[in-house]
Amino acid sequence: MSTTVITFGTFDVFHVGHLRILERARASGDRLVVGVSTDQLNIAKKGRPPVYTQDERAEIVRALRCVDKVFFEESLEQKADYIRDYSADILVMGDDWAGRFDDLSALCEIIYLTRTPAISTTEVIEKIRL
Ligand code: C2G
Repeated sequence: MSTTVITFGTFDVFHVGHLRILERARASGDRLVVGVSTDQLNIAKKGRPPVYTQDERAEIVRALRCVDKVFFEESLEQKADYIRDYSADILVMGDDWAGRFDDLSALCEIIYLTRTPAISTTEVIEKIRL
């Protein structure tokens, strides 16, 4: 039986930390479904829009070899619906979210992977600004 993995993220100013978590998420199963957060969700969450639009971010993620399917994540609270909609067996998130989604463990297995150290979208933006 094939195993579907689901993960979520903004993936703004795409960097190697994003690539590595997607590759490791895909290696946890047979098929990787990615929820890319919408511009609206980011504005609500962080008070500013991402550098790249949701269509650009989704286009980049969709082009990766390790990604099978991309959809837009409209709300952080809809994870249970997305897990059901895509029949996900495993939810993978970076460990900056450790423990945050444990209430979904009745629906699927939850795995938190270690983040790639010393890189983030914010740091890349800061470096370019200097
Ligand atoms: N990530 C990582 N290593 C980094 C940076 C990010 O492993 N150095 C991982 C994060 O842990 C996350 C994924 O890459 O699992 C996407 O990170 P972000 O784009 O920052 O996503 P975020 O804004 O946390 O949105 O529903 C959850 C949200 O949509 C997650």
